[in-house]
Amino acid sequence: MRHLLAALSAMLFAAPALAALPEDGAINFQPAATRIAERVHEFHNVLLWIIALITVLVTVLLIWVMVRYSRAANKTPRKFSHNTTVEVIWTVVPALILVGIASLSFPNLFYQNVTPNLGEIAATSKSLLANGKTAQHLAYTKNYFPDAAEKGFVNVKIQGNQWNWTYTYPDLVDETGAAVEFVSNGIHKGRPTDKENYESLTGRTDFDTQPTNLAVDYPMVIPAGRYIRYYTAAADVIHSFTIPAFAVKTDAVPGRLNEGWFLVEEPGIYYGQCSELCGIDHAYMPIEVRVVPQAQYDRWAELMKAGDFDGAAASITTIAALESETQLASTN
Ligand SMILES: [Cu+2]
Repeated sequence: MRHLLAALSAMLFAAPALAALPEDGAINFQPAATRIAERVHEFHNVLLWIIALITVLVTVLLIWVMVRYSRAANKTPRKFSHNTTVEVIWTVVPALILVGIASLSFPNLFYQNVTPNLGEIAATSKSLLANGKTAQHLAYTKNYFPDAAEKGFVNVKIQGNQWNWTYTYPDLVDETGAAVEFVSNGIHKGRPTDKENYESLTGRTDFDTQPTNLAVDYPMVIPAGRYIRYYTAAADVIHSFTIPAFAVKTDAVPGRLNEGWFLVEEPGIYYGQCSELCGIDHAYMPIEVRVVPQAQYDRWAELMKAGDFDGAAASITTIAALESETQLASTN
């Protein structure tokens, strides 16, 4: 039985972790990793239909007008220049289409922009269940995550610098009262010495297997299935914290804090890039987020608090599967 368990856990650990990154020849979005991204994709798909239908309609109308009212078909043109019915229709119909689009767009905007009130989510979920409204509860949990809400936020401050990111975890405080904070550098800087520098600075030998202009030396690490509240700041010029799979893009502006949130259920490696032109090395300040099960996150946090940055980085080289959560907890 023990061997079976060991083999099973080895299999779980060896399962290739999901990596969200751009692919050659791909034409659509990266798969959605958050509910925010799912909603953005759903909205995009509706818009695509609306745009396609309008394009077809206008094209057909144009062709019809060109044929029906050509000089050959109309030897003597008529001289009127107004038609009230037509003018009302072509004003009102587009306006109604826009109202329809807005009615789908605004809820997404609010969902994404307003940091959720976790106490309210937990309370709403409980009252729905208490009143036996299971269908409504199911619909509610699609957009809100009561279990995660009970656990509160994981806070991360993200500061853009020319040209790397500083991650600060105000919840993770060491004995001296200092919060865990580290700088995350892209391992590619567009220079021939990149590999040499990476290997000598980190002692790692995996340079060639890392995705170009996306991999970093010390990634941002967050637990799966938890509400993440992030703040963006900038030390010098405007940067933008962007992760396509999360549908997250928040400017990092000197002198102010911007706030956002997301929740990722699936452990994996998610890549993004600074999306605000910020200077000569703008292309070389990628974002790498490792979403790991809670137990693996806790172990990483302990190592970070102890100042063992390389041990912490090594502890998240392989992303554990969610099923191995209990396994991890017991080895902690
Ligand atoms: Cu930047």
